[in-house]
Amino acid sequence: MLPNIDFSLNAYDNEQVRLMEEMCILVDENDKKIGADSKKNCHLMKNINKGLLHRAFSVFLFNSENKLLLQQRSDDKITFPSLWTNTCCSHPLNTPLELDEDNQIGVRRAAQRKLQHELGIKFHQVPIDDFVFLTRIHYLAPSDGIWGEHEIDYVLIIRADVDLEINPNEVKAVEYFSLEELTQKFENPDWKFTPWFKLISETFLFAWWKNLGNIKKDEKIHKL
Ligand code: DMA
Ligand code: MN
Repeated sequence: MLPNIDFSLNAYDNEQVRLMEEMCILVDENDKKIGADSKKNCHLMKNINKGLLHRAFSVFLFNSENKLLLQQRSDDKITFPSLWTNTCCSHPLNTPLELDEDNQIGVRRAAQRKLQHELGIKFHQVPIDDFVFLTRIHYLAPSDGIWGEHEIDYVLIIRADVDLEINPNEVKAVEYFSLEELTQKFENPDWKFTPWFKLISETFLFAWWKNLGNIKKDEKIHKL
């Protein structure tokens, strides 16, 4: 008899497979915690199609020249490999520190952790209070037939001039863009972007960008 092996992760990078064991926070459509499950289970379309929803964050880091730092995801990412996207995205984990909802502190801690992990940015260059929480976005996006995203995504903006040391397991390239430069790239079919970055950009980012110092926080969860 064949052993009960799960083949779905066999073809991938070992470190990215290991990270699929992280525990994400399951939420309902109002972003109330209802449980926890592995990153792997949260990103399988077969579970997403049954309604599984988890909490995430997206950081948009602008430098003092008002340019936005973008990253190209590494070819080793299991979901959405090789696509260009906002500065850093990931998930607050099911730990006491990252579950803390007071002033979005858990999400801010997760953002600091992943800016360090993916881009080598030291905590002191992105202090926890400097992240501005803007809004939450509820979206679903398939990656390929097997994997996808279904998240309530906290949008955080931070203005900082940072030193980068990219982790090649996570990130293939980085580049700063002005609003005009990014608009041009969106029109260029050679540049491929993640669905959430496209959605957030078209709905909100271009308006925020013109008014970075003065954006109003919004408690609503926007279904995109
Ligand atoms: C997941 O990002 C979060 C969003 C908002 C899409 P990710 O796939 O880059 O997460 P991780 O870096 O943890 O793999
Ligand atoms: Mn996710």
